[in-house]
Amino acid sequence: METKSIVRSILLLPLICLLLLVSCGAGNKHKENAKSVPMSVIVPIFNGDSAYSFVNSQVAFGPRVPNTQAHVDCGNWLESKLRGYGAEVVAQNMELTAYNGTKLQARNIIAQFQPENKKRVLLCAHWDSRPWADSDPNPDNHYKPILGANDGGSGVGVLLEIARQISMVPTTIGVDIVLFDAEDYGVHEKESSEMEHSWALGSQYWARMPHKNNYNARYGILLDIVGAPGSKFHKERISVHFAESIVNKIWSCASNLGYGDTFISEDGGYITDDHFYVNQFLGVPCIDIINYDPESPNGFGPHHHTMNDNMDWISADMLKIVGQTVLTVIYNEK
Ligand code: AHN
Ligand code: ZN
Repeated sequence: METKSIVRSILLLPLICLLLLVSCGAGNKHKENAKSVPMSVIVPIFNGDSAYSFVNSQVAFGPRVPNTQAHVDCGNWLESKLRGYGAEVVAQNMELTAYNGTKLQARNIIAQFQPENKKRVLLCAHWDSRPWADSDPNPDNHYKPILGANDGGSGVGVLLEIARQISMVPTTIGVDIVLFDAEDYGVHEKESSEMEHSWALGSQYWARMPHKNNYNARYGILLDIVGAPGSKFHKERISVHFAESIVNKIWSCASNLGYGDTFISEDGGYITDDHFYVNQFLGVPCIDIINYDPESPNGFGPHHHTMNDNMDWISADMLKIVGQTVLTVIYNEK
């Protein structure tokens, strides 16, 4: 062996160590193969610390509330990170009208890997944070904006780390990472009891008017509130209604990876989230991975829509559980 190629092999070693050989399928599905050898795919190892740092960077801008400078700056940062990982990025700039009449200067951020590939999967999260801590125990905080480390930041942090992994090891299929804006401008808890469709304004816009005509994907995965230690992901019911087979595929993949205590194979509640509009308007089956316990008085957790939704509620280990599950699912798509 030439010195050069020995050096090259040594350099490649750490890369190989960072890859997992895993299949998500239930046992051996390649029965037609005479030797019955199960097909395995190389799946990169998701780095939870890296995802954590991506959440921290978002939070460092301050609350990402539409019509603020922090929101503009964070949006620019997200676009440039995704471009840096080799995605073709388009921004969908919109003026949206909130339930209270406020005009929101909003932006959906769409990062496309292998845009020419017809076989695609959609991964999404919302990147805005809530303008009001309306569930805070202290009423003085009910009109203050929140950092949204977990509510918003966690899903985006996982997706940025997935983008970083894709930049190093390409998937077989094309991947679209769509970061929705204005998810969390929904009706203020103390103002009015019920108002349909005041949440998820960015995804409503995109699902009606995607960045490409005739946009299609096999399925979508939405990540929302996925970073808290001890999170439990039940099978959210809107996801089960529109995309039961995708829910089952992801939950059984998580269980194969040893994450069955986090991905609980039981019914959750019905959560109106970005995935609802992707299903309803676009017709792409889309599921929601969200920490919501229908049995708990807190539902989404005690920090939800409070001033405490900060980095104290983010666990690199939990980001890893979610990220490794999603990576394994998408690298197994052929
Ligand atoms: C409602 O509570 C209506 N929807 C939950 C969606 C949400 C809010 N996700 C994050 N913040
Ligand atoms: Zn929220």
